[in-house]
Amino acid sequence: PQTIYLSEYQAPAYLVDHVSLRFELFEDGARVHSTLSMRQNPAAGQSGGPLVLDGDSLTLESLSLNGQPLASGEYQNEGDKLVIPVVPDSFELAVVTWIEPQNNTRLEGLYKSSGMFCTQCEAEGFRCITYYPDRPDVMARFQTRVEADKSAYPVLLSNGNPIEQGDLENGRHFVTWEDPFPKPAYLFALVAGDLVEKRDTFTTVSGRDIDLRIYVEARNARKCDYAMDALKRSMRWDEEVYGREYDLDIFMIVAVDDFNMGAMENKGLNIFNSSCVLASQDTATDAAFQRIEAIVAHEYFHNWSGNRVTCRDWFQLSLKEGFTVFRDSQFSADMGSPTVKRIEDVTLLRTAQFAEDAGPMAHPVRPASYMEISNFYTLTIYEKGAEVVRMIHNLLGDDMFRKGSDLYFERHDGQAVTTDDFVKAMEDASGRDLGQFRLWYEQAGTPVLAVSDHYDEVQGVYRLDIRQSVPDTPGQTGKLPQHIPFGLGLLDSEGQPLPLNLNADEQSGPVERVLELTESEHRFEFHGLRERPVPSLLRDFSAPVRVHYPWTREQLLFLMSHDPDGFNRWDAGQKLAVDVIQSLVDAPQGTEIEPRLVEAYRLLLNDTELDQALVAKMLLLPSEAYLIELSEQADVPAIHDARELVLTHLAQALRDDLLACYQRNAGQGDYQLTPGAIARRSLRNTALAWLLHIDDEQGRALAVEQIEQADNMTDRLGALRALVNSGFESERNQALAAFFERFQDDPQVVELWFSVQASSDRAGQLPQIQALLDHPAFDWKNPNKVRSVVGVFAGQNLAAFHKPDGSGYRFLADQVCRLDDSNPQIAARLVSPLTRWKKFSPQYSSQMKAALERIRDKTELSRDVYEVVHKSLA
Ligand code: DPP
Ligand code: ZN
Repeated sequence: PQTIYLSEYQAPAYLVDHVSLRFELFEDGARVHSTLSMRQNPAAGQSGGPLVLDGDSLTLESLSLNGQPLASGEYQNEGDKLVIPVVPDSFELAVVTWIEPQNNTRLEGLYKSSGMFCTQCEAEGFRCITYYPDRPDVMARFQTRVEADKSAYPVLLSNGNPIEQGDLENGRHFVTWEDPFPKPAYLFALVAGDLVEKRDTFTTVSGRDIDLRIYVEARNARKCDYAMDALKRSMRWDEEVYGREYDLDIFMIVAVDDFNMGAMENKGLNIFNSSCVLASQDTATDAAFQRIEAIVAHEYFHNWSGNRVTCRDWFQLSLKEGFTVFRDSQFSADMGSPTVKRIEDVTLLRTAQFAEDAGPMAHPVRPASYMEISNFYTLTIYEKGAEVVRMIHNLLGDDMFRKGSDLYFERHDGQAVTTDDFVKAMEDASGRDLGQFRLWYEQAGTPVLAVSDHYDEVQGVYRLDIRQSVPDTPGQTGKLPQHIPFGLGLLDSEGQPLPLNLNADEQSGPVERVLELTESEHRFEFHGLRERPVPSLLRDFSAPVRVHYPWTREQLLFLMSHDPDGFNRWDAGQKLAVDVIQSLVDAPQGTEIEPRLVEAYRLLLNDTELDQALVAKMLLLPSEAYLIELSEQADVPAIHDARELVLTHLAQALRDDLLACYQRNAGQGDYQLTPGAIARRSLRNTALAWLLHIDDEQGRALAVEQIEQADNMTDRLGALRALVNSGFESERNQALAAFFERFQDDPQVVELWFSVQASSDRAGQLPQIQALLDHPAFDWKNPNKVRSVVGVFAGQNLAAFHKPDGSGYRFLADQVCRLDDSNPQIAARLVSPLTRWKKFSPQYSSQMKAALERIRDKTELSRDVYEVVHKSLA
């Protein structure tokens, strides 16, 4: 496969002003009539060159230029390119293609999911529908006529507004849609199916009534309310916080079961993976509700950050994704607990994005090259990209940032632009120089800050020395220091915040500062301090960096109960737990477990004053994945055992406190989705999980009772998960069977059922995973099912996946090879756990490498998997 470079970007030679599409949908295929109004691009370097269109898996039925059919000598069909050597300055090109949506298992382009037709065109799916200049900087107005059998497909949808509809011969009908906004082909969408609609309206700030519709299969009619509510809140929020009003008269969401991504922001017609939109109290967990709220908001926010202003090329993907993730995280923070949202975002970033940044697929937020763009929908583009926008926000402040975003939208409305245009708008609006800051987009790797301190008690001066380095990553060495905002506070021994006086004359400096690091070394001195302070570093995780500082356990315990920064309070607890667990890895049996950890958790469990949402987060031990990320040469079973040891010890020592916590948070009346109610459910389910971890009899009884009496999925699944991870085998099997029996007709719940088992080292050992794959409810063609078994096993059931005999690795390699033929995008994503092979101790890494080689040697490897495997082995 070919590598594509940012440095080779060239403006398109030809532009498309208008696209007229007509889809004839049948059971054995679809005929697509496309008429393109095209002209030479005045901004392109050369003029008069050949017209080159992209195509993939198409059968060309006819081709004509300005009404004249082209003879076979007048064009070349080179598989993935259609080349017409000579065209006029402006012309109309008519193309007819035949495609087979019913056989499309890649789920790119037009395909069928549970009997309905639907599309996924980002990034390069439109070329699977018709020949087209399939690149985001070609923006055109689309008109789309969809024709299908009326009884099987009563609902026919596309982007924009419906302008005409009617009946045709043979029981068929049509609807024509017109989208007045020019858009790149990746935002095209079409849906045809037997769907019910849920309707609502939203009145925009300027008084326009928007028709809101969610389309689902009839059996899901009662699972749309939450998404509709989240949509209306998103629309209001984007008006209030960013001044962005919706632009079409209608906004539609469609739920489909078979979908590679979470959701897709097609103009006016968002298509969602069912699991990211459908929810009811009885079937969705609190986490699912929160995910739905965030994704509905994310896709809606794309209407401005992505659709009205889009990307020039796919290297700029983070222009829309980083900004939009930042926007949706601000929204979620506003809807719930900002501290908890920050903790969740940073947990994901530090566990998974830092790992990506330290691995063979590491790439900058704006990559310089790729083979297959689908492989670049990564945590770096999304989450690190969002952190970069967050830093700009924090450097500029609320008001200037808003000025910058207003300028960006105004300046570039209707354009396809670059991340640099975004930064430029922020600079122009604020007057700040973000020159060095741009390195965040160019340099891959997670910067490391080595912090040391010194207290001079005679002078009353506390000194912080901070050294910055950015590690080498594949293809990038010798990096420059970056511009890093570093949040800081200092506490006295009572936990009171101290003034940060940066010179001897200053008396009452602020108690919190954001220091700006720009050099590889900085020294800061804080004056007028009568005692040695405890530092609170990188408050609110002010930059996506690793901080090394020689923490003592005393300091961490102190911050855990005193830091006014909620995020750092949580983080101090995490650091302490990490330190305790790490000290037990490979320690002799019977090594004492830090007694102060037990006491700290006892305080937490009994703390009813502190925000209960924060308490619930603080009680969760660092995950195995995070512990692996922090280690040099990970021995996963040893890490797993050490963590289990701590958990067992805590649960035994705190048994009565856990029971009290459980009781205190039980039976809270009607189900609510408020942060407080969510925190209570989290607390009681954590307490239950710990009790069952030590096979407590009373815990068992509580779990069985909870599963029977729960009026919501969070509590039902919490109890099921606790039982599955306990030694109570008969209760586990009974509960699993009963759960399946009750919910077998609900795909989202069946996915939960699969993942509870696949993530459990008791119920998810390899033979049991094999059995899940053979289960009648499993379906290789459905990405959610594949993820909930294979993805969860390799990504979350780490001790089972990293069996010393390498069986987990071989298993994963086999599944990747199997999926590569049907769905390369999903196959490439599944490879990810193996790509980190260098991170593990030799016994493991050699077998992981062998598994990668096994995939590499498969015949006819897709470009998607090829890129990941070859870069990992390089
Ligand atoms: N649908 C994906 C997202 O919104 C890709 N655009 O992030
Ligand atoms: Zn997005």
